[in-house]
Amino acid sequence: MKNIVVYGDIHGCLDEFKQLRKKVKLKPDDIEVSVGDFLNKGPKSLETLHYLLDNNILSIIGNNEAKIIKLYKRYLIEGEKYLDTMRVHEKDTISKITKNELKYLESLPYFLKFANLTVVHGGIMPDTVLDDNIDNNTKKQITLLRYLNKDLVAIPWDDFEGRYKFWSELYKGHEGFIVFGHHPFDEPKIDEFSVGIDTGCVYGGKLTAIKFPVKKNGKVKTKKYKLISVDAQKNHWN
Ligand SMILES: [Mn+2]
Repeated sequence: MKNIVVYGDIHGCLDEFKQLRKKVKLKPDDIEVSVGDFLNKGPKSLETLHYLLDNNILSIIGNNEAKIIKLYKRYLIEGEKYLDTMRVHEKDTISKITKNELKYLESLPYFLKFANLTVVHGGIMPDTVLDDNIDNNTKKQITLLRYLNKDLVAIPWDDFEGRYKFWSELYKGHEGFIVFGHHPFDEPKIDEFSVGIDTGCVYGGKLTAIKFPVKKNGKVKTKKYKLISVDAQKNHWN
């Protein structure tokens, strides 16, 4: 039986990612997917991008891939002085990224579906439909969603007082079982129809993978998953 393995936010923590892949004990037919935010904040962004491509690891787009695309376009207009406004690792990535690498980032999808399993970076609202017609606002929301307020409106990450429910606590499964990243939890966030697997590796937490067996007919055994983690070597954020 083959497996689908989804990895949480790597943020350039390539050493931990390699360790985690070993621990997952991959079989040749297994499908591997990054939940997005594989780059930025941490040390080895472009190396991680190459590593994903070299190892046929799929990815969706996270808000940090979107941010790098945006910063690079502005850098082309404003020139070298714009680099000085960036964090250390961001500056490094923007000054080294190639046109082809940028094209790859721009080609990343906003979600991936494997039969009854869906992967998104941030989350979806109770009424979001994931199809090829999603508009730009929905795309942005999918990469950023965290908490909703009492009126069930999505709120910015730093509106701590407005927090009522995390999106996954309201999700009833209309888009299948969802694996997501983006919001770092101390332990994976397990709800009835979803699991959040960002455990904050770049901030010195853990890097987590989730592994699902896949039946011969392609259906994913969403109740039979295993969570596998490795500890961060240190707090890498810079
Ligand atoms: Mn993110």
